[in-house]
Amino acid sequence: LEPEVPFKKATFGMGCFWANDALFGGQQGVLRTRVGYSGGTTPNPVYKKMGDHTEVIEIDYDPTTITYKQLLKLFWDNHEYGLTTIIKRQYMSLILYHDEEQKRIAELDIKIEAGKRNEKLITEIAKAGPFYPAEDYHQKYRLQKHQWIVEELNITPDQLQTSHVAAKLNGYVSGVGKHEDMKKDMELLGIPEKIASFVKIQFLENEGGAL
Ligand code: MHO
Repeated sequence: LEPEVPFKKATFGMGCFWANDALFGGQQGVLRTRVGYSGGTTPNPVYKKMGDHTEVIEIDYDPTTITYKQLLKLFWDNHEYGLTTIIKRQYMSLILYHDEEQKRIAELDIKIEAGKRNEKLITEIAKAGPFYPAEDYHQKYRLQKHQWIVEELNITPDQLQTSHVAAKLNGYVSGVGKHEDMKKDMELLGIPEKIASFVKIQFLENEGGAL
C-alpha cells in the first residue's frame, strides 16, 4: 500500500511543524511527510536545543499529481505567524529548495505573492542542506493523539516518518483535504472499518478549523 512512484522533495518552515505535517499529509499527491530541524548550522539539533535551525516539514510528493507551485500556494496561505513579522528562527518562514527548478519557481512566486499582498515578505529562500528528523513524538503529532490507531495499524516509530498511510491519516484526522478524497483513500488504503469511521468523524469535526 506504500506507493512506489518517482517523487520529489520539498522542505518548508512555516511555524510549529505539527500543523504543517497535517496540512501537507492530507493533500492529494503528497506521498509522505516528516518533521525536523534544518536550515541552520548547529550540529545534531534536538527540540530542546535546536540552535539556529528552524522547525520544518519535509515532503515527498508526486509531481504528476501536485506541483511545486501548488505546494507553495499552501505554504503562503498557512503561516502560523504570518509572512511579514520577523520571529525567532525556530518558527521562521523558510523555503529550502532541492533543485534549480524549485529555486526558480520559489524566487518568482515570492515576488508574485508580495505583489498580491502589497507587502515585503520575510520568507528566506535557501538551498536545502542537512535535515535532522525530530523526535518520534513530534512525528504525525495529530495522529499520535489517537495512539490506539497507531497501535492497531502497527505503525512503528520509523514508519511515522516513512509511511504513506500515516501521512494521510494524520491529515485526515485533522480535517485536511477534500471529504471525497478522504473517503476514497479509506477504501484504497484498506483502512479497517472501525478506524475509517473514527477518522471520518474526526475529519468532519475538524474540517475548516485551525490546525
Ligand atoms: N506551542 C506549541 C509548539 C510546539 S511546536 C513543536 C507547544 O504546545 O509547545 O513548536
